[in-house]
Amino acid sequence: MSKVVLITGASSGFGEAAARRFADDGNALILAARSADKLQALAEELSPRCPVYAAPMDVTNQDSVDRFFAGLPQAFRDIDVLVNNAGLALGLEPAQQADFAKWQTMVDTNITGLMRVTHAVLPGMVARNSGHIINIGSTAGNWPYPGGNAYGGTKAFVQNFSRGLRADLIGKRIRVSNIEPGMAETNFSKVRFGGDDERAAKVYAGTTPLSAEDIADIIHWVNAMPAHVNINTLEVMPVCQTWSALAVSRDME
Ligand code: NDP
Ligand code: 8X3
Repeated sequence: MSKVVLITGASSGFGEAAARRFADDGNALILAARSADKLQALAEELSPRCPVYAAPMDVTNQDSVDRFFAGLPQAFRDIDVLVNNAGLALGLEPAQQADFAKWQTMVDTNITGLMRVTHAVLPGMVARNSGHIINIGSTAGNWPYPGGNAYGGTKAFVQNFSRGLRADLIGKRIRVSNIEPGMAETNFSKVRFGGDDERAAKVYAGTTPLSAEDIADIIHWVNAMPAHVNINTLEVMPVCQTWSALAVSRDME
């Protein structure tokens, strides 16, 4: 059955690939991100296959989010699936050298932005007693690494918020899932390193990272499970990625 699917951060990476994946089934797509031109191009590509509504939304800005929802055409108002994917990492400096403005932007986007969109969509899902919120967390929310400080903190929030939503939604036919990818090659590292393509490429050099399409397939599968099945958490890494031992500093000053 065709669903109305809202994807935030649909202009790139996981969100763009998820839009293509949900278009395969002829779902009605709502595409949101700041880059209106990229959204428009994607909407034009997908619209022969399914109904598409695309409009700019900055999840860090309440007016922008309000305008977006106020502008939704009637046929797109009953959102069945919300993919809370818009997000970013900025920098990889140790906390003591980090730029506070970057921390603030990560919190505003990955935490407050995700809550803002959820807050806008959830009442409709509750009224219809139906829906699925799919949040995009990260392995960084589970496993700390040097320089991951605030970014990892935002994704730990996403995991706990996802579980909290499930607790509040007891008795409702509304699913909440948190997908936690590890290393995946998208624009993520370019954004993290301020547009430094060379540094971004080094992150993936000599590896077979996850692709945007891998994550899109997972997002789609989590939703395609029968309506009584809730995937709470799904952590996924490329085979080339794993954990290492806890760090121990010897001969400390
Ligand atoms: P991309 O940089 O390719 O895509 C990020 C998307 O988020 C873009 O569409 C961007 O659109 C959107 N976005 C960023 N800020 C805002 C904002 N303020 N308002 C609306 N949209 C915004 O990276 P990914 O696809 O990799 O990232 C998607 C999600 O996956 C993020 O939440 C990220 O943290 C998470 N993730 C990524 C992993 C990876 O290794 N790639 C691993 C684990 C999780 P625009 O700039 O047009 O607004
Ligand atoms: C993205 C994965 O390891 O770069 O969330 O933080 S990582």
